[in-house]
Amino acid sequence: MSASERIKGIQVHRPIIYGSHARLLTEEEKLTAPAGHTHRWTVFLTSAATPPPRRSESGEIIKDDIDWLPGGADDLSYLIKKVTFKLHDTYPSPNRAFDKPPFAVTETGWGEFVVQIRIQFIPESSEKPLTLNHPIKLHHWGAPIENFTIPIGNGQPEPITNTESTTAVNTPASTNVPPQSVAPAKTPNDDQQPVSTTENNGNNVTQTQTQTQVKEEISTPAVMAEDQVMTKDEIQVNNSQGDQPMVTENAQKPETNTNNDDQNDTSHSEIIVDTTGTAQQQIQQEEQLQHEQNLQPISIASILPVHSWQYDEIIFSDPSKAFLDILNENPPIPLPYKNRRSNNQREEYDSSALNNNNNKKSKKQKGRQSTINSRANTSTEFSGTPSSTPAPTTPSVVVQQQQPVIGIPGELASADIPLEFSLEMEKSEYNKLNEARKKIVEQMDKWRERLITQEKELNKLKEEVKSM
Ligand code: SLL
Repeated sequence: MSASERIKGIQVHRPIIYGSHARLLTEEEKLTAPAGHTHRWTVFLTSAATPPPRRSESGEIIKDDIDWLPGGADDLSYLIKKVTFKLHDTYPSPNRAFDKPPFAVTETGWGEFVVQIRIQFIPESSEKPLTLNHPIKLHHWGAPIENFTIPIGNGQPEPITNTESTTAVNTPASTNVPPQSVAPAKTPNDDQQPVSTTENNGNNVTQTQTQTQVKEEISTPAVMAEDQVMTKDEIQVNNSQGDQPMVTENAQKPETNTNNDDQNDTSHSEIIVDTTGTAQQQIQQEEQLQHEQNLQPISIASILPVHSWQYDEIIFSDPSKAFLDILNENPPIPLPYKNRRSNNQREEYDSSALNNNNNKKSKKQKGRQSTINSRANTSTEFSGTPSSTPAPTTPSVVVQQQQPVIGIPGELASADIPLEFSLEMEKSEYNKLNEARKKIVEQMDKWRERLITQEKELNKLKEEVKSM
């Protein structure tokens, strides 16, 4: 048998993780980021197993950075010749190619776009490239915080408004120009679902979708979505009392975010311009609205990253002898039985915020309530794990009045997913699928029985008709 001949009936799989991670820019990052950019994001493709957590000399687990990514225990170079990420055309040199790990691109940006991840395998594989599509959605999944959380005149940047329009709410998606203000609420069940559209160019490379954990977790909080949509509507209704159009048709790139004192005044006075003489009333309504919105909790995604990655497997069917040898020489590191990291990022940051809090402030503050300095540099209320915490209507730690509460009670965010894929997770997925299968079979049996009974009845009736 020659080395290039394919061996029939063999399938070899290699577990991977691919997807993205995104978070709001910090105040510091905003200073150097191009105008209009709201997020820092990373798209990546890596082996599925994650190296064990790093430990300090005293043996304590060293906490991972907020931009930490899972996977990477195996170096996939033995298998992959090149990974090319094709970014949105608005990025300089949008095709970013890597011939060794880390296969990852980090950028800042805004809006939403699909990144194409093209994997070219080593020549010995005789496999055609595999293309994965991954959507990146740079919204903070909540009410548009920049629009309403910053009381006018507090020295913080106001959203920059287009001079030709009263309140630029958003830019049509097709313009490829950053919106004038941060985009209004997107519903989390629309956003960040790790949709995988696998374009299978190769004859023998297939890709499975075995891990649904991430998807489920991410797509759950439909209730919040409704709330947020309402918020958006309220803003629109309020603003539309003016004569100006709400949506900028031909938005221009905002200049910079730095000089804002004047903009505060300008944007405010622009709203005052009113031909019907109800300006005062309008201001009052706006302030009231702003106040109400500040009392509404906003999504955890305003301070913690949004994870949109998934476990997957590349499957090589009928590999050539030469390729099979290479694959066999490089078995994948198995997933750990249990997740060895924090259960989720929210827990991790909640506890570190709690520690900071205890160090800095009164030792009396105990329990799950803690204060987090958000990445947007606003002090916020943060209510631990909201699923077990009632709505924080009377917060125990009042940081600053008028600041929004971060973390919607009961909110399931991507920050709540385990930070590491493990066999335990795989097993629980398997069990879930099995349970579902059992239920389906039960249902089918029930319907079959019903069908049989009804057929019998039908036959009986037919007999009766005949004998009449
Ligand atoms: C949208 N159709 O409206 C998308 C366009 C553009 C993304 C998103 C970086 C380049 C730049 C960037 O974030 N591009 O500086 O514009 O949502």
